[in-house]
Amino acid sequence: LQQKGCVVWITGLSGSGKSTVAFAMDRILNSMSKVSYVLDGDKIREGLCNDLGFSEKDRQENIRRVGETAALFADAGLITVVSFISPYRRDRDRVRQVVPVGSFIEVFMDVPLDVCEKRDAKGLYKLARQGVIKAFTGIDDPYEKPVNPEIVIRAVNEHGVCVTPDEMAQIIIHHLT
Ligand code: GGZ
Repeated sequence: LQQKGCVVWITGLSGSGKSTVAFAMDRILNSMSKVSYVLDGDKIREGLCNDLGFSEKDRQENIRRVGETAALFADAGLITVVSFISPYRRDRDRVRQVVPVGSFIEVFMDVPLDVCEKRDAKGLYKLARQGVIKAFTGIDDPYEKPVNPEIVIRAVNEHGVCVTPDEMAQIIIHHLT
């Protein structure tokens, strides 16, 4: 039984829910006997990219390495779910170029900055506002929204009802099948 690999690239601000949705997808896919793997910012920045910071050049290199890794995993047949801010459109488009046509699914977590900032689960926005953390995405560093993402995920649906992480994951998985 063959499973076709792909790269599900989740982009969005810090606190927009990228990691939560990525790991929800992983769990649901595994329950469907699909082989998936999550490449998440936290882990990758501790290892593969532990020499990189948050300058434009370092973010570019971060995304390049993760993109190349994701392309290999997809080639091996895995549903590869990537959750990085990946703030630059050009960097995301470069990754799209190294993945076979149709196998790169860009998912935009369309959560407004004020909502992410209110959540502030790790207290990073507060530190960024205080100037303790510099070049924080959305505060004093850019985030370029995708122009034509395959999927846009919002925190509330068209009826104004909150969407759960599992429902968000299901929307993405539905697109894959
Ligand atoms: C943005 C930062 C910064 C700055 C530390 N800007 O909420 P988090 O903590 O867990 O997610 C953020 C993570 C972003 O790493 P990425 O590898 O996804 O970024 S990029 O794709 O732009 O390379 C945040 C933390 O690292 N963090 N400093 N200045 N996020």
